[in-house]
Amino acid sequence: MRLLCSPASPFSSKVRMAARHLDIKLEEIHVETNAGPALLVDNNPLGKIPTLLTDDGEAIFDSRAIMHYFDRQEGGLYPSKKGKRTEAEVLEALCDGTKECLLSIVYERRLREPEKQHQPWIDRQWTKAKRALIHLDAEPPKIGKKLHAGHFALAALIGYLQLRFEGQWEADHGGLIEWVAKFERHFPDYQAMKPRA
Ligand SMILES: N[C@@H](CCC(=O)N[C@@H](CS)C(=O)NCC(=O)O)C(=O)O
Repeated sequence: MRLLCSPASPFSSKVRMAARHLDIKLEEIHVETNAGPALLVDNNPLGKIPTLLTDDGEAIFDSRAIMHYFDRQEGGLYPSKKGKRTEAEVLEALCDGTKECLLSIVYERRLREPEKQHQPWIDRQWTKAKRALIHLDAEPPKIGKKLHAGHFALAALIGYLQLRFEGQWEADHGGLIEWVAKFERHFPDYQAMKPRA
């Protein structure tokens, strides 16, 4: 299977870590989304990564659809007990939503000329992200015997914060720094697979 992705993409990182965890082999193809290469837009009209191309010729996106696909292939990415499953899914949704806010900020700064950047929009996205971090830090998710999709989503989010928001969140969120250190003990490939430039 091929995964259209990029090393800095937090959504790609989540999916890559989950595949490694389940021992699913992926050929990673790095794509530049701004350039809109044919391989990406012909397979995903939204032109977003990650996009999974299966050996059967299916294109699967977005990252949560890919996670569910992996879970159907190998099992073990979502808890089987209903309540625990819902918890994992909500955690994944919260972490992915936070990534969306952070990406909006990064794109606003990167893609618009400085005089066109809309600071109230940036502030609004940062407020949402901060609220989410406070919520996550208040009760960091437990890591039991098994890692699940929510854990990979949070680890990818923290990696993205480390990459693009260095110095802007750590002081208030020691609990998340402790959490990710614990995650890394369960998933030793974290440093190699977290979002990086
Ligand atoms: N909901 C999507 C979000 C994916 C996403 O926004 N990916 C970013 C890179 S991390 C992207 O492709 N951005 C390019 C664009 O929006 O055109 C998912 O979960 O996969």
